[in-house]
Amino acid sequence: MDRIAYEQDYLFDLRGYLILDQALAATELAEINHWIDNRPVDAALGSWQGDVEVHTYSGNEGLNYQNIIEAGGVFERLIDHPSWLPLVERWMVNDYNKVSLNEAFLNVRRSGGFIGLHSGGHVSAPIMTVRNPNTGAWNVGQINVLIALTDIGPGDGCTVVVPGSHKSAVMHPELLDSPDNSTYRSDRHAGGSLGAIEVHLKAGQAVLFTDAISHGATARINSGSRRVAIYRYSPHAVASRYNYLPSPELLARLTPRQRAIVQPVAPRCAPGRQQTMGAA
Ligand SMILES: O=C(O)CCC(=O)C(=O)O
Ligand SMILES: [Fe+2]
Repeated sequence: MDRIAYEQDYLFDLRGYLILDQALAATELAEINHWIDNRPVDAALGSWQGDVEVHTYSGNEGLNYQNIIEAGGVFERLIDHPSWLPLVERWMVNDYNKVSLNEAFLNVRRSGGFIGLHSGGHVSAPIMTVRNPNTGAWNVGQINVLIALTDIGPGDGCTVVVPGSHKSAVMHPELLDSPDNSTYRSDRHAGGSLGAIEVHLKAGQAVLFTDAISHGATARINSGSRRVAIYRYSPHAVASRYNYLPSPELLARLTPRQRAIVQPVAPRCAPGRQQTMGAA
C-alpha cells in the first residue's frame, strides 16, 4: 500500500471522515447546478420530475431530489466516480460484501434549514459498523459521500461532524434532551454541539464519512441556498442480497407483520413505471 493510501486509512479510522479535494471537476459541477437551475420553483413535495422524486425527510433539512441517478448524465457517472469509489471499495468490499448504492439525491437547503445531530458509535445497527470487532478488518456498513455543489461556509447550514465519535460507546449528550427520547437523532440544529466541528467546503470538494459518526448540520442563516449531492453506499446485504421480488400472490397472503419482514421497504417508482430487470 502506498503512503497516501496508508495516511487516508489512518485518518478515516481515527476521525471517521475524510475531505476529498476536487472530487468533482468544474464541468461536472456546472452540469449538476444547471439541472437544479432548471427545476420548477414550485415543484410540490411528493411530485416527480421524470423518475426523480421531490422529497424531504422531515421538512427541516430542505428539499431533496431523490433517486437522482435517474436524471442521467453526470448523475450516472457519480455512481462509480473515481474520486471516491476506490475508497468506498477499500473500506467496504471483502469476501462477503459488494458495494451497493443505498441512496442518491441532491439536497437544496434554504434559510432556516438544518439537520439535528444523529448517529454515533453507541447505535447498534448494520449501517453503523466500521470494523469487524474480532479481526479489526474494515467492514464499513455505510459510507456517505456529500459533495458541495456551491461553496459552503459559516451560516450556510453546513455539515457538522464529531471527529472520532464513531468509536464512542457513549451517546452524544445532545441526544439526552431529544423530545421523543430518540437515541438516534436530536430535533435541534447541530450547530455548537459538544465536540463538533463545522465542515466548510469549496464547490467540488466532498466529505466522505461513516454513517456511524455523530453528525448533523447547523441552521442556515444566510440567504440563498446550500446545494449538495449525497451518494451513500452500503454492503449489498444491507439492502437485499439477491433482490428477489415477492410475488403479488405472496404479498397478498402475508400478514402486515410478515410483509414488513419480507419487504421492509416497498418498491418506489414514478406512477406508471413497471419493475424492470437489471443485469444478474
Ligand atoms: O445535510 C447535511 O449537511 C448532513 C447530511 C446527513 O446527515 C447525511 O448525509 O447523512
Ligand atoms: Fe446523516
